Amino acid sequence: MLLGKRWASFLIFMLIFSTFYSQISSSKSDPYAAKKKRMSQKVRQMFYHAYDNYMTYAFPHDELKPLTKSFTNSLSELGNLKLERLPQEYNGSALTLIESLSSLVILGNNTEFEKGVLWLSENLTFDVDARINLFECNIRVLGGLVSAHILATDSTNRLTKGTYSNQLLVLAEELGRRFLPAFDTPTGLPYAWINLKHGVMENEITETSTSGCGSLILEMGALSHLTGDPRFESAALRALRKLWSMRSSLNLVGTTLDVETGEWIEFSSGIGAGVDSFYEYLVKAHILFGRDEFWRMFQPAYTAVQKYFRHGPWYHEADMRTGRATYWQLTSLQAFWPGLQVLVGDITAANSSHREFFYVWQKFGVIPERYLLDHQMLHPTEKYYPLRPELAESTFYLYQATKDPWYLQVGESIVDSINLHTRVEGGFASIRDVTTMELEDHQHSFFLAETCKYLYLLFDDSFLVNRNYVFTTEGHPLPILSSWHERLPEAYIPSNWTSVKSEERRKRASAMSQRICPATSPNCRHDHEQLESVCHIPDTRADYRCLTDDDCGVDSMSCRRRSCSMAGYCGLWLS
Ligand code: DMJ
Repeated sequence: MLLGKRWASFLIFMLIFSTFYSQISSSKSDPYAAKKKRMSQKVRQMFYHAYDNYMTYAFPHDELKPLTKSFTNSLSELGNLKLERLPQEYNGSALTLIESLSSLVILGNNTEFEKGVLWLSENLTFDVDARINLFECNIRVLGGLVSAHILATDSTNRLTKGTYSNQLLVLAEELGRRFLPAFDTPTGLPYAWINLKHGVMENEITETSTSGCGSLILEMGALSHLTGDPRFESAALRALRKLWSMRSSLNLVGTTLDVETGEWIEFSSGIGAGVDSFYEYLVKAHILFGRDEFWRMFQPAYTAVQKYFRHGPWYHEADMRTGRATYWQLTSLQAFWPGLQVLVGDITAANSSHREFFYVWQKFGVIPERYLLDHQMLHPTEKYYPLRPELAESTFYLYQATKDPWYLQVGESIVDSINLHTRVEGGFASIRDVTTMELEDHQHSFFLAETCKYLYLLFDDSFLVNRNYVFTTEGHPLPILSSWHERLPEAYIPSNWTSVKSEERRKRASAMSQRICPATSPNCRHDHEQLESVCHIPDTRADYRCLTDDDCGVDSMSCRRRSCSMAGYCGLWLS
């Protein structure tokens, strides 16, 4: 099976570059143009409702409390970043402003972007006695600053001449330097927490998560490329290599580990909380830096996920040592996975999982934090929806890849439910309990960095035309630059792609899925029957939906009969 460099190269061209070109030619005859315009305006209004209220009632603190029209220094759980030239007791890092900068550029609001850039340039400092979470501060603050710096130096964004002279990069570099002591461990795996002024605190906890130490490479790598200081990239890379060396013989990783001993603490893992962006950063680092090493890690890691966690369109958790299922839960963070699958070309698998996530969204009105698949009920305590972006993110990627208008419908429905259930006079509030739609007084910064951004880009992707970006896990765009690449990708179209759906609407799916589970499994006795399912081999019905169990055939991994889910998808449901 032909995978690896050439295949990845093709995907880079196909999925990031070419979709945007086709957009230009089709724009004139786009039958959905009016709908897209109407919806993009609606999302624009949502963004400004959230942003303006933040600026009025919470800035320069971290995040808005929309019900009481007040603020929270939520990064203070991660540590307070004090602001210079402000009274001592006035803590906050203007987190939501930092997180909003790239969205402002995407919305074409260069004036507000410039105002924010200049304000941060003059007021933000990291010389504070504050204990922060390395991962959160990296994806939100460092990522926000690096991305905004790149956008500020892009002449198309036309900042007033002479106003910007790398102030955000200077701030980012300072923050990056303050991260470095966290990596000073026997293993090179960083502590989860660091004091920005004093470094690692005495008796600091040594437990961290896989995503906490395995998803730093985009921001820290970009910082090294921009500053010429290799220490940031080296530290993140060393940690990632160490983490990868700790994988099990099944190529699975756990969820938590000890940074001093390099031993796993939690062996059960999945694609959700604590692990998610580890996978995301392997593939995105390959795209951004063109380095084979990332692909060589990603490929077996992805294969193992599909083999051990995937169950029809769902993903459960499993023990990294045995591959045995542990928890049968859907979590809202998992909904980013179809977006990642689009990046690797596994469109069919992406489509089927995305539909199930959307089905759960529709069932509750929004997606709950945790849903127990084996009991078909909500998790007793994790019934909340904190305005998370993951389903919108995957919807955006799938629309880019397929141009299937169904994803526009999904986007519209997400926009409508967010407006219906979470919009209040003072902004957008999180939902505490999806069964009662009781609200919680918190508008997370990722609502502006990600949720609104992906919804807007779904309906108006003009920002992406003729430009190639990778979005960090927090939605901050980083450009794909040949100067950052070890080697430029070659354009290559593999011949062994499976085609799916109906013949007249050919879609391509990656060959990777075939390799994971070949159509004819050796332990399968049903030679006469058509095998499908986990192999993503086309289902009998062209639209991929099933009406009855008879549409579903036999699972090629287990030889068990599949059944038709409530949402109309084949799988090894709870039978
Ligand atoms: C974001 O902060 C990032 O996407 C992170 O990787 C996990 N998800 C949250 C928002 O849900």
